[in-house]
Amino acid sequence: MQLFAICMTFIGSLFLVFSLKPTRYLSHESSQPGWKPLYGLIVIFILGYLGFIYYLLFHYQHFIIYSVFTLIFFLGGLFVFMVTRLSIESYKNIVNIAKETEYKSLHDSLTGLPNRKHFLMKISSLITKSNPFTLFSLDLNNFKQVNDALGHYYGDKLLIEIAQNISKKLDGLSILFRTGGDEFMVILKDSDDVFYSDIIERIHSAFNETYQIMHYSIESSVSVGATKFPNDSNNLDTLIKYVDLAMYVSKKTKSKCVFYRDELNEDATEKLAICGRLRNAIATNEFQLYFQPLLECHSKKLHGAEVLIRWPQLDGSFIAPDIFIPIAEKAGLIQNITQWVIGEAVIQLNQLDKHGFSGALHINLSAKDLNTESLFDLLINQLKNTPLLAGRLILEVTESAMMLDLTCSKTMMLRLAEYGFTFSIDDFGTGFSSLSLLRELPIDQIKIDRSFVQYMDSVKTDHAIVNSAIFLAKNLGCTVVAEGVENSALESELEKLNCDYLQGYYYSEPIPLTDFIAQYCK
Ligand code: G
Ligand code: G
Ligand code: MN
Repeated sequence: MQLFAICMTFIGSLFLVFSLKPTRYLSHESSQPGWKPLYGLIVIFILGYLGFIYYLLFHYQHFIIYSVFTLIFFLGGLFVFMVTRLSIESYKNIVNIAKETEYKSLHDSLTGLPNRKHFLMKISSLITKSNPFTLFSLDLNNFKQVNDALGHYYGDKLLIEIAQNISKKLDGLSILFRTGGDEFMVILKDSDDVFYSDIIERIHSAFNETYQIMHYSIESSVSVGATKFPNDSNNLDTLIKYVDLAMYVSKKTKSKCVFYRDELNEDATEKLAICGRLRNAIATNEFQLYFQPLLECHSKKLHGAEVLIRWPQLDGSFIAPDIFIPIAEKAGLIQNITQWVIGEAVIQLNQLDKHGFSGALHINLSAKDLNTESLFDLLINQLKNTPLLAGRLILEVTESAMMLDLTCSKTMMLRLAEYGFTFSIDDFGTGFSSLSLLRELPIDQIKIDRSFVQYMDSVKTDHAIVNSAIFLAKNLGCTVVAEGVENSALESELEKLNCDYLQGYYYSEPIPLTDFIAQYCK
């Protein structure tokens, strides 16, 4: 019995010894301060157990009492052993869960790439350590169309494949982050053993192949902007602003990669300033309308006039509509401008009529006008006051404007056509739209873009395009205007091709109403 009691106590003390390692581990790893004193207590207990064994060796008398003590010591050792073992398991589990949660919070669930938060942490740490780097911003060019056409499920699939492919091409040379829908960032540290031109090539090489999604082969491309730390800025927000700005310029100019330079920012600042002044300009009637005549090709008699908006400045200069119209479209101000142009054109048409003008005024519509209800309301309202107006206004729409939302444009054009308004396709030939547009939409006229007209007397292909466009239009029952006629050689060539109307600097630039009346009305 004595031996049994000694063994039990000894095993109990072994349990305590085996509890030392996990307790030590926990006292090191966990932030809980209680584990260190516990470690000390276990050591004291082990000594106590050994003392008790020593005592048992020489004083084994009270059988019952010692058996109870022995049992308690054994179970006590086991208890401590189990508690420390279970604690260490729970601790490791918690640590794993925490690691997993942290991983998830720093990675994108769709592509598995490091996410925006991760990107911001990484870039802040590089800035803090003053480690120079080049930052690239990537944005897919046709992703929205793919998403709209195939749905989000397949859009996601394409994103995953593209992300994986770019990662593969980068081959660990720099880190790829997914920072938004179809936006990615790449950080290339100066200390990395690779040139940025190589990285740009690698990024684009991921787009040289077609992606197989469902049964479709999809080709994609990417716009890339770049900025350098610390050369361009040492502020995180500024760097991100710059790199996005550079990326937008790359998208607009269809270049492989645009590096940030100060001019890009000046351009953006200027646009912002123009945007701020546009609202006021509408309210305070700062715009003017200019008129450019359209002549009948054979008789050279006045046929009508294109109305063109002008924004005069205090210093006598003008801000070109090419500049402020796109800004107005983005700022949601274009409807107000179109409203002003149409209202003013109707007033000035009255003036013109008083001087014997009987032609039509061509109004330029912007891309957004066809997709809003306000144009319809506006024109129908004008029609109430001037019932014959529909026959006197020709609405010029570019191909790209119609293509913005074809169904919507078609509905609007058909509704307005019912009231007698007619449409002319502006800049015809530049919009890559399908010829079926001419069949589907209520189009009465095409205006051949001046880029084809200008050199048609010397460039054979331009001549062929103008010739074919005139032929096509006539067979579809449309009239044809040649824009950009700048000399008599072009005039006689267009006469030969039987063009209907001519417009261009050879006859007149756009001019103010009073000049137009003086020159073209009796
Ligand atoms: O007149 P100018 O060459 O600067 O015209 C430049 C561009 O601005 C042309 O494409 C022309 O169609 C467009 N534009 C001129 N006036 C208007 C207008 O009143 N409304 C819209 N939407 N565009 C206009
Ligand atoms: O895009 P849209 O066709 O609306 O552009 C009309 C503008 O084209 C006019 O405001 C005018 O500034 C410009 N324009 C008109 N005639 C000529 C021309 O003969 N040559 C050139 N280069 N531009 C012209
Ligand atoms: Mn026009």
